[in-house]
Amino acid sequence: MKTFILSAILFASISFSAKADYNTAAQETPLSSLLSLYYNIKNALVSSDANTAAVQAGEFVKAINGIDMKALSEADMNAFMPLKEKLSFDAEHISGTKEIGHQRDHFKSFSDNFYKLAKAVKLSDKPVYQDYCPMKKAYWLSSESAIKNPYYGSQMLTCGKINDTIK
Ligand SMILES: [Cu+2]
Repeated sequence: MKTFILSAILFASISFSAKADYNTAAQETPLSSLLSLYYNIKNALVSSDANTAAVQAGEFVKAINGIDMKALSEADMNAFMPLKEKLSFDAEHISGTKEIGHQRDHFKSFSDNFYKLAKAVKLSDKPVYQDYCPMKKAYWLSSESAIKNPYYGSQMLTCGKINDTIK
């Protein structure tokens, strides 16, 4: 009887841990939500919509502060930790103004730091394009290969080129 109970417990714990591993593998990193919010901010700047850019940057600040460090793998946490404050800083400034020029200034360093995160952590199953605007001398990230420049909006919408593709 004792042996039966022990092996039942053993069997239950083995199948539980196998299930837990499966769930972890199937799950996206919590950092993926930041990429969607980054794209929302970028799209608002492409449309020269300062209000939406501010609202989405506010959502980004909430999301980044809500990231559960314990839910990250060690490698992801090591990549994320040194960038967290920098990303928050620029997102707070973008959310705190309705002046699109000021938002775009912060979006430049925001995009550089976000690129570092996207290089180190797999945030999406889809490619992440890093584009470059030679006029602004600034980079941004996009989910699509077509160039839609967030630094000038409709004035210079297709100015730029793909610099890197993260797959
Ligand atoms: Cu500022």
